[in-house]
Amino acid sequence: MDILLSTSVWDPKEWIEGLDISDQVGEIHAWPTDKDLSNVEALFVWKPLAEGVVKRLPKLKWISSLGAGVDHLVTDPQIPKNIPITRIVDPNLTADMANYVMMGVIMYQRRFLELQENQQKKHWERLAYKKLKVGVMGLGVLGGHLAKQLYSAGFEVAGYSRTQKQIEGVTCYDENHLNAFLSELDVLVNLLPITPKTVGMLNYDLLRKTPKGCYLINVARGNHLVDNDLLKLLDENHLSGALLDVFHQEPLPREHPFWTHEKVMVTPHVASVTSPESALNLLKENLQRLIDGKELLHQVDKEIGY
Ligand code: OXD
Repeated sequence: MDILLSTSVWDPKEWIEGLDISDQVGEIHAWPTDKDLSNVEALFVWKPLAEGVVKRLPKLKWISSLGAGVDHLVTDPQIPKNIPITRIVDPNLTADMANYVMMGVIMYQRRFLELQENQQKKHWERLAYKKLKVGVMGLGVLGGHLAKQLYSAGFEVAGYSRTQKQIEGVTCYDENHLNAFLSELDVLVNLLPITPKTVGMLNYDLLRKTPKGCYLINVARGNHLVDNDLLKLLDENHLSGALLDVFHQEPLPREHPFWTHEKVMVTPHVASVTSPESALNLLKENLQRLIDGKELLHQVDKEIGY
């Protein structure tokens, strides 16, 4: 069995060396290539997957995303419905996401930017801070872990997910109770999967249902958010600010108003980045499962899109 790796982000070498695990694995190819791909059974992809790749893989049996997100795969029309798609679920990825969001929440709560401005002015003032209620939208592996971390750190935590979840210390709401979830938050964190239902979900109507002064953190996908609606709510002083790690277009175009908005912090999609070293554990486990004819771990439900 051959493997094909298609990634625009990493040096394929890091993955290829770690994947050579079995005498049943033949060649490991990196896209783009002119070589014969007719023995490829496993395809590992970080976006974008070039058009026409799948046609060259008549024996394809499995596709894995090289990240937690699978939106680039579930929406790709060249991928046949019967090929299982898996995602990376990795303790490091999960911990990194929680750490990034905790950093954003704590910087906001402890008024870190104001403290830094005061330092510039050599102004000594012990700024007051209050206990915050943080709402996490999306309680999958990443969101569920984050909600628990926030609770352990002493925050009041609410969680929202399509179906009802139970997480100790977290008040959980299902999709029929979105308004109740939003109504008392100081910080709203988006970790929803992106599906046709959630595209544009962070729009004026939804964000306006948070209490005045709420802070937004988006670490899921740029197209959850309607950028102009966020700008409007910031300018109307309904939202107090936003920390954004993901964007409609990445890199964020230089002329985009988020770069220079005084209430927006921009980071370049770094909240949680797959490390080949630790993600390879799961890929190798799934590779062995494919060879042994066992069910693959962390498969995507194509009906619901994540
Ligand atoms: C991911 C990401 O999906 O980095 O892993 O966005």
